[in-house]
Amino acid sequence: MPQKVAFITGITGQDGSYLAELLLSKGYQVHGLKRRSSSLNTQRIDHLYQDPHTPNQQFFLHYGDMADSSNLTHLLLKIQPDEVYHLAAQSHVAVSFETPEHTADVVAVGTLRLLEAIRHAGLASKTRFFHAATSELYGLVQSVPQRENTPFYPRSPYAAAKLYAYWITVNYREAQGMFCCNGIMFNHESPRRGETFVTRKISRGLASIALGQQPCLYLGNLDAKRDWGHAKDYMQAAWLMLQQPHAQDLVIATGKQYSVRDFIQSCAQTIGLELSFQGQGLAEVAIITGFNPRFDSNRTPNFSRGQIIVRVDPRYFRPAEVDTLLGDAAQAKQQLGWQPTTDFAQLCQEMMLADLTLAHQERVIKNATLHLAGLCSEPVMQQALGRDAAIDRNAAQEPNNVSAALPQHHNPTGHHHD
Ligand code: NDP
Ligand code: GDR
Repeated sequence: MPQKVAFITGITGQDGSYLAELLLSKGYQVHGLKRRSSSLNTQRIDHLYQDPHTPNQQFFLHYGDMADSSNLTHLLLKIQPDEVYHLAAQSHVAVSFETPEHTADVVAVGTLRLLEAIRHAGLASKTRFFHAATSELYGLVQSVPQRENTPFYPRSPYAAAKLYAYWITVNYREAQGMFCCNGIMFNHESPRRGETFVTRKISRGLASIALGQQPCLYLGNLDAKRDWGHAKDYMQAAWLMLQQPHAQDLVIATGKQYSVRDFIQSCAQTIGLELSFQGQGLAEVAIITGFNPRFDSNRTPNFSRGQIIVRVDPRYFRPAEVDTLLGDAAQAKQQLGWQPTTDFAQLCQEMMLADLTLAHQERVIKNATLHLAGLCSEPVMQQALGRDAAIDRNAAQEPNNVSAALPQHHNPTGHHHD
């Protein structure tokens, strides 16, 4: 059988990285779209990188943007993919309230641009197309659980943009006869999840508190309920959808629902912590009520009974919230033979342990940086750190203020958009 060629938009994101691994393991030649950025945005796929001089290169990255239709058409003409996986998006719901026009451009019109690029490249009958649709389409849910025929009710600029992307995907299937699918995917997470989504914010925050790097984690709506799965499983479903005889739209979900509070409890259990939620509304807090003595206390030395480690901060509330989502993936099970392989407790454990390891590594780097700062003269130190070392050194001396001395992406409390 001739080798298959895939093109992935959003390859630098959580899902793109798992999908690229999956397709390479199946013998595909994989091409990915990456945005030009002033700082590195390829950490999730650096392990897949192949030098252009590598014989028999199978992994290729191309500069481009969902806002640039001529670039997309040019790439499709060049790559001639058998399968296109469209994952690129401004994917943060809360951020979409602040950047609605950009979100609409990238998510809604971007999807149209890509479909048109396939058509203009003369690939309408050859190329199969997967669009990463979302449970956010159900928004203010009209029935429980949500299935393929449940009416949509989007509650954010992100969801409204995905609604257009969903229907334009259906339209190109019906009007242009293209093989186009929507995977209506419910929330899926992993240690590679962006740090400002709630699950990663929790695992990152608890790890940071465990190492004494921050006192408390601030979150928004603890009552929100989601159907959380593992990103790897969802990319397996995306691939399966493009291997079927007919294109269709399918719900991908676990069929189990937990609250943000449950996610915190499950992560805490992984590191041997007992938590009690006390108070209500803005005054609600999570307090440490005990430790599991079997847990390695060297790794989490900074807890004490009675310590408050989670508080509510209204800045993380959304102008319109999606309170509850629960999917029914019976169709996917029947048509694809798909079902999730990672359950909720395993997901929390994997994320928590990965972030604990990461927090340890960052502490080592921070200590080495401070050691270097102590050893070096000011000009040498500035050169070594490549930024304003004096500011960093002052900030690092303050208790609980380690963020200035850490790599830029370290911000577990997420005191910016999330
Ligand atoms: P991420 O936010 O981790 O990744 C988004 C990707 O899109 C990144 O590679 C990002 O590039 C890229 N991107 C953003 N804007 C543009 C642009 N203008 N042009 C080109 N690329 C762009 O998302 P996930 O991996 O979690 O999700 C993948 C897709 O699945 C998204 O469409 C999301 O909306 C959808 N989805 C996700 C769910 C989930 O729970 N994870 C559930 C349902 C749907 P860069 O790295 O440079 O920022
Ligand atoms: P979501 O994911 O909006 O479902 O979108 P997110 O993790 O951002 O929020 C889930 C729920 O948790 C509540 N929440 C908080 N959320 C964030 N980010 N930060 C907080 O501090 C916080 N506290 C409580 C939120 O209010 C919400 O109810 C994700 C994205 O991946 C989308 O792209 C995708 O389409 C959907 O999942 C399915």
